Amino acid sequence: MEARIVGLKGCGKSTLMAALAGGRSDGQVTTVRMGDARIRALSAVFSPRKTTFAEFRVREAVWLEASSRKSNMERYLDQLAGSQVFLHALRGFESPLLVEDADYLRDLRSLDSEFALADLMTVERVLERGRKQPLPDAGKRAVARAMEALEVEIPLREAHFPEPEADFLKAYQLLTLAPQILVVNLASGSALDGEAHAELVAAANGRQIVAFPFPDAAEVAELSPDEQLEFAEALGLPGPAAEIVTHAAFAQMGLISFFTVGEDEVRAWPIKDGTRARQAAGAVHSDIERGFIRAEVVGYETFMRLGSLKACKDQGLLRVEGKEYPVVDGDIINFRFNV
Ligand SMILES: Nc1nc2c(ncn2[C@@H]2O[C@H](COP(=O)(O)OP(=O)(O)OP(=O)(O)O)[C@@H](O)[C@H]2O)c(=O)[nH]1
Ligand SMILES: [Mg+2]
Repeated sequence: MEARIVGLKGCGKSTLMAALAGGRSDGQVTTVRMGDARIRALSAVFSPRKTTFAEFRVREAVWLEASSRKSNMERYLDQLAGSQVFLHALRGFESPLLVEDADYLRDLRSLDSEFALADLMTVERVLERGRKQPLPDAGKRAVARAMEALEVEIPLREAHFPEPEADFLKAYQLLTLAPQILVVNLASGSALDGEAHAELVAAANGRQIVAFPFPDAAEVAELSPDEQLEFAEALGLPGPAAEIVTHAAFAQMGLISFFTVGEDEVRAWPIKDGTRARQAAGAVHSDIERGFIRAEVVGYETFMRLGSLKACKDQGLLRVEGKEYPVVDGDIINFRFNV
């Protein structure tokens, strides 16, 4: 999975990267562990040889100089195609390096417009090509619907394409189709107060919002995991950045986690919400999906209340589920399979 940090010049993208990566940022790419208190707690129960968190690759989309053929903005947008999720950084602090005052609503509208415009141009190119080589019916419908939305700057993720249209559009890597969360770089000591928050929620139009001062979060990220929780709280942060940003991104992408546990490994597996047990097994290994017999399932909360799988089983709380069972966030699953 790859997330892109996007945002106007100087809004704090690199600082957000540091806040997500701690000292582990490798230039413009880093792998961010999805901090999950449940995994830490399960690991404490099983003391496994290995504990594996869900992970994200995060990359900062950097501003490039304009070229003779392309503007600064065009070159910026060119590098964004194919991103699975955007972390849209917004500047909430007054910067001595920038002329414009801090106004994240203005900045949000500005980059939103650019995304919509870039997609409109892409869709127009598809339409143009369709004049020479006719599009399939689903393609025609998709293009018409996309144009209608983009002309009034409605992002395509709000246009709710039915399956065949959505499939057709996939190939074009449209920017407003990708899920996006808003990450506000608050001025130190400030908060998103009532009115500003309400306005931002309205402009976010369904996008998750997280807000904290990036430099503070970057400092916290340098500490050990235990210290991070404590210092985040002391600084008034909603939590370590890696935790809150990845949670919001997961939710926005419609992802949930199930867990596998044991002495060997405690591990989180991200899957799309609504995934059935058999398909979920495929996240672990294709053999387990193919040879799926049943899933033994207990919810995280129930497990923690009883303290062991044996206790869950003895009390009849380790459920047996078939291949069509829709996995729920926090399920602890043991797959029975046959190869
Ligand atoms: N006062 C203050 N300065 C900040 C804050 N966040 C970032 N800065 C500073 O603002 C400048 C730009 O921050 P970066 O994180 O490099 O921003 P960026 O979006 O990566 O910038 P570009 O890559 O140039 O577009 C740096 O000098 C930071 O130290 C903040 O919350 N408060
Ligand atoms: Mg930068």
